[in-house]
Amino acid sequence: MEELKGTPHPLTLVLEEIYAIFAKQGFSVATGPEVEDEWHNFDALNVPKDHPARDMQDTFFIKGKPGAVLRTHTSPVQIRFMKEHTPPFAIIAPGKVFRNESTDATHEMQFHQLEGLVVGEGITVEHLKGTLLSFFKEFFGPETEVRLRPSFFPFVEPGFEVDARVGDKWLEIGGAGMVHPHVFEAVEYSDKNITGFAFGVGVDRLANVKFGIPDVRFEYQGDLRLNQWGREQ
Ligand code: YSA
Repeated sequence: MEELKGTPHPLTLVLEEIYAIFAKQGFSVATGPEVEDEWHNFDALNVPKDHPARDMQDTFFIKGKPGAVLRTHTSPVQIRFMKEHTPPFAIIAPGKVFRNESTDATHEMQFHQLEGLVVGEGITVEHLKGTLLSFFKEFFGPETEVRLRPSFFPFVEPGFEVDARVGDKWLEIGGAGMVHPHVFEAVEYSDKNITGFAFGVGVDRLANVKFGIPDVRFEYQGDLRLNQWGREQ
């Protein structure tokens, strides 16, 4: 029988590379809990109780724990970090997130996101675009391009969809924007000279593109082909 060797999981390799790239740009790493409360996951992020965005992100509520949810994105880490720190700062927040949705090749119920948050005086969309562009060029190669398309997320204004062109394909990688004033109010930042940008990208999709893994569900099924895709044998 062919010998099967163990190797690090693609998500581990991709996250290590992401930390290294952002460390060079002066970002530090922040984390938050996977079981969140609705205030951090929704309210403080300017998502009102009856807003359709709460249905868009089909949420796992925790039985017997009113107000407790499995976080649907890494954006609540923005709130936790801002509550405890004074600008300026630049952080990334990687982590597992959960959505109660049907799965396919690009959707799993459990997946990973990478949040980014930069807050300080005079931060603009140009800084957002420059940060994303230099990250993707280093991650996918110098010929990579980044495109921001107008979009809506309640916690940013303006908001964008982030696409990266890898080879000849444009890939939808995540969302981004300028931190909404209501979010700064929720964390009690009152200095009007303070602005910030944020982004949230799907790490599993980055890993799949990098390693040529055809289906996001393979990341979590113990499939031994994960040892081979995209690796030198
Ligand atoms: C937007 C603006 C900000 O200022 C900060 C963050 C964000 C992103 C926002 N919190 C969010 O979650 N947007 S999203 O629902 O579009 O998901 C972001 C990315 O996660 C997607 O582009 C995709 O790459 C990935 N994703 C979403 N659902 C997924 C998934 N990956 C795997 N399986 C799923 N079910």
